Amino acid sequence: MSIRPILIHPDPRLKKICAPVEGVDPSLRKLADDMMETMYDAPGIGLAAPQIGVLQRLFVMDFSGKDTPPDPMALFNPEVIWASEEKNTYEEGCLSIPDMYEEVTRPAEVKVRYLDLDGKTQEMQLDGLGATCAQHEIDHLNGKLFIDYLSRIKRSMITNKMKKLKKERALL
Ligand code: GNR
Ligand code: NI
Repeated sequence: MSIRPILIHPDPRLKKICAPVEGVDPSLRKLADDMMETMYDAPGIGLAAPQIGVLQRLFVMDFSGKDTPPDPMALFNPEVIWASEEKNTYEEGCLSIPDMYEEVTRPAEVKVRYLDLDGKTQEMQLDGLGATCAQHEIDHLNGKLFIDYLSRIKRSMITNKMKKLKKERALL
């Protein structure tokens, strides 16, 4: 297993539509394993492949709290097949936009269809933080970030902060 560097916004790879995987093979399982380790190390509750520069449709998540056993999940070719009318607002963050948190409103419950680590089709109904996290990750696979839901002014303030952060990091 290895920890991979996480791309920071703005990066053209975070704006791309990712390609579906053609079944789940050992190299994709290894990739999911690396993503899981990278997510736990960060730490975060989700990580999408484009965040480590891999433009394929998969993400990992574990939104179990610190007082509950770990619940790692890897989802390939995930699709929202149903979303509730009811909405939920969460303060979202993103490992590609460090230390910035803003409220985003999304469907409160979703049903997601995906391939599991065995390449088997599964469906999962999510609510609460899980529903928010899955939608945030699927957005990544479509080149979308949570700041795309904010006003232009907020988005450009955050983007400018991230440009500065990247410059500072490049000098270290
Ligand atoms: O770690 C993360 N926390 C989080 C909190 C609220 C809504 C979404 C998230 S996902 C984020 C990790 C990440 O950037 N995934 O792409
Ligand atoms: Ni994110």
